[in-house]
This record gives sequence, structure tokens and C-alpha cells, in this order.
Amino acid sequence: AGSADESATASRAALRLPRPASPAPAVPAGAQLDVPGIGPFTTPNRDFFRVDTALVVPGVDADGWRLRIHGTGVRRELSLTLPELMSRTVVERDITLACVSNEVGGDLVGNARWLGVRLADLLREAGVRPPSEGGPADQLVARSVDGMTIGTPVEDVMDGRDALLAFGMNGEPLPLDHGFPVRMIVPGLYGYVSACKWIESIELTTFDAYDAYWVPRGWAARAPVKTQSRIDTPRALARPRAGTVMIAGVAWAPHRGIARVEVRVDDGPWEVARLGAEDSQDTWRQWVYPWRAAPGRHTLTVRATDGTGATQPEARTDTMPDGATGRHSVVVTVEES
Ligand SMILES: Nc1nc2c(c(=O)[nH]1)N[C@H]1C(S)=C(S)[C@@H](COP(=O)(O)O)O[C@H]1N2
Ligand SMILES: [Mo]
Repeated sequence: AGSADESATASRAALRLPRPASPAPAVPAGAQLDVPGIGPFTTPNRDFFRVDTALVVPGVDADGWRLRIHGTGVRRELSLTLPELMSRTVVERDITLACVSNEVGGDLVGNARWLGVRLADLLREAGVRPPSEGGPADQLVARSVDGMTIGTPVEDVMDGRDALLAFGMNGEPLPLDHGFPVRMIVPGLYGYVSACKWIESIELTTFDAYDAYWVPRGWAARAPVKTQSRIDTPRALARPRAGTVMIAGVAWAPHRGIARVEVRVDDGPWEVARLGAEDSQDTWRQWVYPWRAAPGRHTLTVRATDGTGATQPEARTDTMPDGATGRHSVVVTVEES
């Protein structure tokens, strides 16, 4: 008898992804800046960060998989196979996913092209109304085959954003370690309150009635992604030569978008960086600032302003309970040229 992993791998290899009724527009050419040391705009699956509690990656056979939608305010329970899910209206979207455990300057963030079905469509099909329309449930609890529970505001997934039940990632079926066969992805919310991998059910309930897995462990029940920006080049402790040095990196405020990125050298003025073209307000943005670097030791600091006009605060806070704040900086020593 084959292992769970073998049957999962075999069912993944046999899976044919549907074509999206609503494809993602091509990534604009200017989204990817041509600066050495800056990563790809779309994170390849093999490089996409992985965060979960699974000691062994769950091997789910797509052929036996079902998703159940039930709970408070559900008028018609749904129980869907994968072909049934794929027969709904399929959309494709670029969405940046961030982990609440990401420290300032950290790399627990990635951007991918997801293929799936809008969760709001399925909730409507089940007769669910959001709280703003008088619905009784304000929390949706996603459960995975390995017992994880993830709580998401019903209002957020039904407010028009592209909250997805995704089965495709960058043109392939979801990799096993990113949640095969199906996971959730919600623009603007940290993974632990939105991105349930290996999902098997969605229960409509309330925040009062139920605490999802991470909540009794000290993490906030509601957690929109905080605006962050990161310097990818030069690296900390680099020794660039005097002259023009490209300071560059990435900034994200998923679902609000990035309006501005500024860079400061030592205690100098904030200088406006050039932004890569915006793909969507749900994706990160690359940025670059050409710096006339003079010899000596310098501290480089970055800050971003999101689409609502809010600038990243200077105060550093811990990742717990709802995501780190503060500005990334690196110290470099510029050598005589
Ligand atoms: N089943 C399950 N889903 C999960 C988790 C988990 O531990 N188990 N971790 C969540 C967290 S904290 C994050 S940040 C994202 C990470 O998704 P990725 O591993 O595909 O990057 O998955 C979320 N979904
Ligand atoms: Mo996370």
C-alpha cells in the first residue's frame, strides 16, 4: 500500500487546472526592477516561505477530498469535491502573503499568482450574509486535515476583495507543503488569520463563541497585515565602493497598496525612492533609490506609506500579538573608490 504522501503526489500529478474565467492581467513590465540583489516580483514556489505547525506535511489525496461549509446562518450546507469546486467561476489573482511572525527586515513574505474560486461566491451560494447585511456570523473558522483552526472575519471575505479558495499557485497545482489540494488566501490579512492550508471545512460562527488555534496562545483574533518595507540591497555590513550605490528592496501593505517609499541616510532628510509599477493593491512593490555614497560608515533606513496615506511608524513593537512595527535599517561601510 502506498503512503498518504504517494497518493497525494499521484493525485497532484494527475490534476488538470481549469482555465480562469477571470485571468490575472500580465504583471506590468516595470514591476520588476532591474537591480542586482533584489528578488523576483513573483516568488517561485520552491522559494516561497513556509510556516506551519505540521511536523509531517499532510498528504491529502485530491480524489477523496471534500470541503464542507456549515454553521450559523448557513441556509444550504455545501459539501464540494475538487471537480465541483473547480466547476464554479475560477479566478486568477496576484496576492502577497505575509506571516505575522515576520520581524522587521525579515523574509516571511512572498508574492504568488493564485488560481481558485472566490470564497464570497461560495458563501452566497450557502445563503450566508455578512454582518453588514444582518448575518449572524462574524467569524469563519477554517479547519485543516491536520487540526489547525484559522479564524477570519466574514465581513472581510465578503467585502469585495479577492478572498480565494486556491488550488493553483504560479501555474501549478498547490505544492503539498503550501496546502494541496486547497487553501485559503485573503488579501490584507496575515496567514494565521486567513490562509488555512489543507483545508477541509469552513464553519460560520462568532468571535465571541470560538477562539481559533493561535488566539489562546497570545495572538490577536483579528490581524490585518501591517505596512512593512525592507532593504534587500546593500546587505547589512556590506562594503560598497564610493559612488552611486543602488539602495533597493520591497514594500507591502496588501489590499491598501503602497503609495510611497522613502530612504534616509544617517540623520539626513527622507528621500523619495522610485517605485516599481503597481501590479495590484494586493501585491508588494519594489523600490530603488540611487545613493551618492561617500566613504565611511552609514546607516540606511526605509519607510513606506500605504494607499490610505499612513506612514510606517518609527516605534518598534514585537511580532506578538498582531505583527511587528518599525523601520528596517542596515549599516554599511562605504570604501574609497
Ligand atoms: N493547516 C495549516 N495552515 C496554515 C498554517 C498551519 O500551521 N497549518 N500556518 C498559517 C500561517 S501562520 C501562515 S503565515 C501561512 C503560511 O503559508 P505558506 O507556508 O504557504 O507560506 O499558512 C497558514 N496556514
Ligand atoms: Mo504566520
